[in-house]
Amino acid sequence: MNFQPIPHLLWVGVSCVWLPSPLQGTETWGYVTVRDGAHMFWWLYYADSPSAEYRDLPLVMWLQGGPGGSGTGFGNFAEIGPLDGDLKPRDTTWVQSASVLFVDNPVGTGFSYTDEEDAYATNVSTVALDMLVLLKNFFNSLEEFESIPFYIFSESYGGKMASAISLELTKAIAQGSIKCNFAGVALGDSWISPLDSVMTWGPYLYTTSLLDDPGLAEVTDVAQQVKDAVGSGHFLKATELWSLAESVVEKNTNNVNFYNILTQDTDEKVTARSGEDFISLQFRRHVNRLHKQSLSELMNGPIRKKLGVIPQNVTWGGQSEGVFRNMAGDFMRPVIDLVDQLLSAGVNVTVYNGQLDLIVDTMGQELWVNMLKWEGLSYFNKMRWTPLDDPSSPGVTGAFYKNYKNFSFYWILKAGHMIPSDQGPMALRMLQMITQQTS
Ligand SMILES: *[C@@H]1O[C@H](CO)[C@@H](O)[C@H](O)[C@H]1NC(C)=O
Ligand SMILES: *[C@@H]1O[C@H](CO)[C@@H](O)[C@H](O)[C@H]1NC(C)=O
Ligand SMILES: *[C@@H]1O[C@H](CO)[C@@H](O)[C@H](O)[C@H]1NC(C)=O
Ligand SMILES: CC(=O)N[C@H]1CO[C@H](CO)[C@@H](O)[C@@H]1O
Repeated sequence: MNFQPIPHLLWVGVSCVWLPSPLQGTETWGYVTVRDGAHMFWWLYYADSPSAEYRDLPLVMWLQGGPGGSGTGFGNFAEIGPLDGDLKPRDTTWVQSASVLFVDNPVGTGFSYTDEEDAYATNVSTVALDMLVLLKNFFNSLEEFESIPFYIFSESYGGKMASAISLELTKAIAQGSIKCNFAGVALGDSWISPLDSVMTWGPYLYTTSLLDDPGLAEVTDVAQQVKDAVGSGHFLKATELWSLAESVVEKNTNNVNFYNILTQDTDEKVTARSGEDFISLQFRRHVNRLHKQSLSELMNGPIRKKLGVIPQNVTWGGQSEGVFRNMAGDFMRPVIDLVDQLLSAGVNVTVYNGQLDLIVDTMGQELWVNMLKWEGLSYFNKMRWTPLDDPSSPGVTGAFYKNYKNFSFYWILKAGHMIPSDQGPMALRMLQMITQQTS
């Protein structure tokens, strides 16, 4: 970790226009108390483009997965923020095309915190209502954003939360209780239908030479157990079996990386500790990996110092296991109906998925999309897709996409679960297309 650039980081602020781009942009952050004992942290970077004012560019809120993964940490420094984890400028930062708002949600994630054990959210309804309080506060205090097109982008479990939040936001706008120019939601490698992901792990791994026949049989068998638990409404049991299914996949694939099937990531391999429960194991498998030691040192060191508003007894990531544990009963519940409600309400919905992602594989996404009651579905299915050049290698296909009425799908090639980290230029181009800055 290179801590050299810290001195100028400390000076980045509203009045510091002398720093080289992209550091010249302004930023602001703060806490909103969204419920008694529940405090949510947000961090906004104003768009910083050489050719447009931030007022003429959209506002994008980024929601990380987990639940318990920190957007202000991982999304910001590992995916789309102006600086990378070494505090060096990122070429493909989304801040060049949009103002970007990171929010550590649900409460307890990242720098967000709860005062009481019972203040954690246990379902996406609470997550959505909490976020509405934050957004109301945000648009009230930064009124210049009320008319700027506002998009919600998400990754993984963030997609499930984004669906619920988008629906609440749409209702609140219709009721006049919040002023904001909501323009659409984008669901990246999203946990919309957990079962469809688990059920396709076997076939996906088998066709990519990562399972043999007995391995496929074992994965199919454990996936069926997950299906039975979901089918009978035993969602906490389903979460436990999901954990078991991952162990079965690991055993049969010599530890494929769930986030990118072409890598193995043996350094980060998480194995069950004796006596550990499945929630702790899954937390370490999926949330802790977003909170690597180096990122944790950055966030709990120079970043908290720069921010200056983090209470002394709050540690970045210190409550994230509590977040995950409290949401464990919600984890395997599908939210396909929320996506349908968004489409009927006229909200623009985009699904984007990485070709090499296993945990939320594209096959599973196709399955739930095909369950939508959306009236445009049969036309959408007959349409041909359009190839998109990878902006970093003209002439090489970087993605395919389709759009019909309010629904779009982007198939991002050579990307795993974290699309902006794996294919930064392609992800940036997708952002520009979704926010109608280019066709
Ligand atoms: C931090 O300390 C305050 C005051 O003692 C307390 O109310 C709060 O619950 C503590 N927060 C955490 C996250 O421990
Ligand atoms: C979500 O959790 C809250 C708080 O525990 C509870 O009051 C509410 O009924 C739950 N909502 C749903 C839809 O389960
Ligand atoms: C939603 O998508 C449609 C079709 O792509 C587009 O014409 C429309 O302008 C979009 N609406 C917003 C608010 O971006
Ligand atoms: C561009 C477009 O087709 N928009 C549609 C979005 O969904 C609403 C509600 O179904 C339609 O009324 C719009 O025409």
